[in-house]
Amino acid sequence: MARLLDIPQGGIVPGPLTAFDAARVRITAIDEGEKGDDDEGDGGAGQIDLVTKTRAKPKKPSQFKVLMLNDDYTPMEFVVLVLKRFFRMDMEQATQVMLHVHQRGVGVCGIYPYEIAETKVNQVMDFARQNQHPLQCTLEKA
Ligand code: TYC
Repeated sequence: MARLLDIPQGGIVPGPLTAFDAARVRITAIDEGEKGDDDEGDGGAGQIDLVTKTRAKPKKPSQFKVLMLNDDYTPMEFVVLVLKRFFRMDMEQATQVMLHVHQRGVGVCGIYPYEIAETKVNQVMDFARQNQHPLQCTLEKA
């Protein structure tokens, strides 16, 4: 196990390493499920082991729906423009989705990994604000 540095569960190193510490750090990735002694027996002359875990089966990043909400004031043409610009829809698809939101109250613009979905929401909200429309867009786990 890790020697010299006491690394709490969760692997957060307490405080910054000094330049002297950093020169001695060896990072060892152990496979999840690997048991027993991970000490490589290097003689221990001032060696600091940082032990990290790797997943045997990396998880797929979870997906998020970007939802568009209806309101009474944003012009239909503006919503269509947003769907074309930020969600790469053509005129026909953008019009369909806009009408769906207009009639049902909410609709899906697309499904993306979290960071992309969050960026799209921010882009739509910024663009709506710049144009003084109350259009709202949000995220939901897919
Ligand atoms: N309901 C709006 C109107 O009648 C149009 C609209 C559609 C607004 C979809 C927002 O997400 C929206 N002008």
